[in-house]
Amino acid sequence: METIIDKSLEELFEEKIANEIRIEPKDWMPDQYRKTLVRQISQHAHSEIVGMLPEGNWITRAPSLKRKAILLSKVQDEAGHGLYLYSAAETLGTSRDQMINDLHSGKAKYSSIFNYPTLSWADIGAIGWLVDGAAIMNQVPLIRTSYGPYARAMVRVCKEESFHQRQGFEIMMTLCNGAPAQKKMAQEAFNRWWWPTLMMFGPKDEESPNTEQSMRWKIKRFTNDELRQRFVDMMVPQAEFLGLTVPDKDLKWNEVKNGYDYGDVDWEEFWNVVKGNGPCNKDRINTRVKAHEEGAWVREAAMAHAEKRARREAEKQVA
Ligand code: BYC
Repeated sequence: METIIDKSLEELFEEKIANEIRIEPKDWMPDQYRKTLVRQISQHAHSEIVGMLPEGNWITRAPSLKRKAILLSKVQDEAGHGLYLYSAAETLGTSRDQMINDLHSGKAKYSSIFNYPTLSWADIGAIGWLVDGAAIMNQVPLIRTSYGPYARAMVRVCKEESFHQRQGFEIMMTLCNGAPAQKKMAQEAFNRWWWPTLMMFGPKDEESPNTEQSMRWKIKRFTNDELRQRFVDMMVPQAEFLGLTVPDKDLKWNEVKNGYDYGDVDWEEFWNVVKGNGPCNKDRINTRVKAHEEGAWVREAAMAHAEKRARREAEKQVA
């Protein structure tokens, strides 16, 4: 009997996926669909929160008041993105505490890109231009992802990421049109961030264990390699406009595929960073854990306030 009910529920689920009808929190869904979403959305949320750290390092060192104000609000936007995403993941029945614990214990992943250091002001331009550019390329299709709360969270995230990318490009343009030392700084940052940005899209399709099923469930709309190719094709003309050289000797326009051929990504470096051995992995997690511990009193105070308010409301209703 149970199997019959389960089967019809599964059929209903598959029908919705086929007909582009969003899956909502109270709908039946296969356990594996739920698990994949919790994994992807929570990792995405962690990336937004950990992503605040490399840029946050430059708030006190921004070259002008205007740059400082812009950077401050960008970093705050990333915190907001993390919060929408944790909320979306919570609708799948996982608590925020559990997700945060998984991040702090090293069980959950976050984007490899945030394990690289920000060595100069040009890195802030390069992150905005390249990293947020990659984020947009990856996340605009997620507006059409099959799980409703994730798709809706992505609408606002993408709008803000577009602004972030513009500000990054504008920093790069200012540096590239500045003194030779500034142009050199921009090229140097570009050299360091280009390849790690290509790694953001995940492993090659044939080495990506999750892509096939996620595409079938319309969680992902494009494969890792498809998005990486689109990103390269979008960025090369922008680099040319800035007068920067893409640090890839194998980069070549391919008439037949109507896109660029590009060199081999260093996958050994990628997996090394994903496994926790990148230049800043330990530092990033230690900083997060410390911030979480030092913020405990804020969470306790907010809970006490909420409980007191709820008690007062309940008393009012009884009276
Ligand atoms: N870094 O089968 P695959 C941002 C893992 S935030 C680390 O292809 P999937 C921004 C992957 O999780 C950027 N790990 O997986 C924020 C899997 O391991 P598990 C984050 C990576 O999920 C602030 C294994 O490798 N964006 O943009 O089908 C400021 C095999 O991979 C990475 C998102 O999270 C990586 N780069 O595809 C500025 C977007 N790549 O989980 C910007 C949403 C792969 O099986 N996420 N892994 O243990 C996605 O679109 C997909 O999850 C991915 C990976 C394309 C990232």
